[in-house]
Amino acid sequence: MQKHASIVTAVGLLLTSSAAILATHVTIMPASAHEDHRHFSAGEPGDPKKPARVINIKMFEGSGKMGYEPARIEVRRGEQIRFVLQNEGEEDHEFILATATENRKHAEVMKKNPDMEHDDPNAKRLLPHGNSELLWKFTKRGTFEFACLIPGHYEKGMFGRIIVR
Ligand SMILES: [Cu+2]
Repeated sequence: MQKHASIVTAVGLLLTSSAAILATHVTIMPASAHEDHRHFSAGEPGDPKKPARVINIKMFEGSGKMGYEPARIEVRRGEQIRFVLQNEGEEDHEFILATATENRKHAEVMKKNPDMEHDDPNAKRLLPHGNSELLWKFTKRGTFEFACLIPGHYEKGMFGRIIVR
């Protein structure tokens, strides 16, 4: 992202606008740079070279309920967190980090495609008794959510809040 911004700035400073220059700009942009611009509402993927605070999260199920422990987390804006995820249940579970609104929309899509699997910078799917990690940098203040969008799980309580101050 940094790279893209500096290329754009350099082009802007050196040249005045014309169709030819726009074409140049497009040409020097590697195709992959645009893929890095994926929008994540809760911040951005973490940098493994930088320090991170570890937060352990357990996923559980039982007596008609499902959920996370803890289900409420507070972080500071700019803080990098290494979520260490442990599925203690007998079913697959997910950890998808977004806003509550996005997760609800995403859950509707999942109902139509229950086999959809997640392995994105902001989403992990764990096998029964499996574990995983997710490194994340919280760049925005607000309330975000982690949730499991496997059909039926959200409704049984499988979501938690992250408050970024
Ligand atoms: Cu689940």
